[in-house]
Amino acid sequence: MAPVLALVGATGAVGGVMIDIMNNRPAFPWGEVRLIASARSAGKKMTVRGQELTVVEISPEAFDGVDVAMFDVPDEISARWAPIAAERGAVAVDNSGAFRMDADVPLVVPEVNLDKVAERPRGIISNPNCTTLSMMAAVGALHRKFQLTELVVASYQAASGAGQGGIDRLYAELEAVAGKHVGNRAGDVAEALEAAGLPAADSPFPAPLAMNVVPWAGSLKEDGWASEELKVRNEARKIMGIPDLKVSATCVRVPVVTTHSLAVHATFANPVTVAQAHEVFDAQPSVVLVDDPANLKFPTPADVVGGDPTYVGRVRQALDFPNTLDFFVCGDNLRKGAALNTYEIAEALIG
Ligand code: 11C
Repeated sequence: MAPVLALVGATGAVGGVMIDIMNNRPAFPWGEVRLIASARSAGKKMTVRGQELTVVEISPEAFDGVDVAMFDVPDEISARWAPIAAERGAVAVDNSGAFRMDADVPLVVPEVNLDKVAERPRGIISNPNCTTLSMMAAVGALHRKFQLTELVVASYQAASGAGQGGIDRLYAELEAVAGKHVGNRAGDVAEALEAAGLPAADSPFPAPLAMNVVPWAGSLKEDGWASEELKVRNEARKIMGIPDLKVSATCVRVPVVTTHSLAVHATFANPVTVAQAHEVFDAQPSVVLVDDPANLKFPTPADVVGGDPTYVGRVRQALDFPNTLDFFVCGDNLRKGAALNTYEIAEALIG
């Protein structure tokens, strides 16, 4: 019998992208698809591969007969329900941060460590944070060839990483400043937003995002680090299986709706040239190399949003650091950064 796939969080922002991904897969190996959500969304109709499905309320019984349950819900919902799904016999593939760093839960990027899906004593597999994921196919491919020793990254993160509230706020702020000659003194943008009925206190971001960049994502952790920066460090180490990898990240929100970008400075144990890096990227099926600086060709979020691959450009050999490359990566944070990677893991489990 064809396996049964459940999607928990079907009506959320990432859930919607997941349905789009399922609808557009060339082959679909699943029999039944079960859409699961909170009581508030239960009863809603959604179309998956031409079939109208009714969203069912989350309950232990909702997981009966399910082979793989994909979770696109907040941490606390996954923490409660993924173990229940596993108890009922499903493998839970979870896109939240609830289990990522647990030693007995694999953290998987299929291009890098697909073999880890077999090591799942709790019946749970985690999907990484979208910022980590956006660079992993590219960095993992280089690591296999040149052995990564140090990783320094700065992120340029889209508003949709902060959920629907982030998207709504960015659009509202852009509308508030559009067509206006907002002043160029400190506080002028905040003042313009306030005047347009967008007080700072209502924003998911700690500063205006329109006409600005904000060096903050997540919550405050020890010694001034933002939670997002520590996720990048800890998750990159776990995915690549390098527990002592030197990592330093600075996470920055930019006024882009969807697609995270990262400036990556990666040091390897072995010498590496730009031509060799190009060969590695060209050979990695999920990476698209756009690197023609003479013709000003490089990836930007506006060019790649909605696509599945990781886009790489601006590959340079660092002038003052041996065995080191600098490059720029863009990846759709809702697709490969979230829904697509989760779906790829789910498919691999039955493959
Ligand atoms: C952001 N990367 O852009 C975050 C969102 O750990 O799954 C995803 C948070 C997570 O704000």
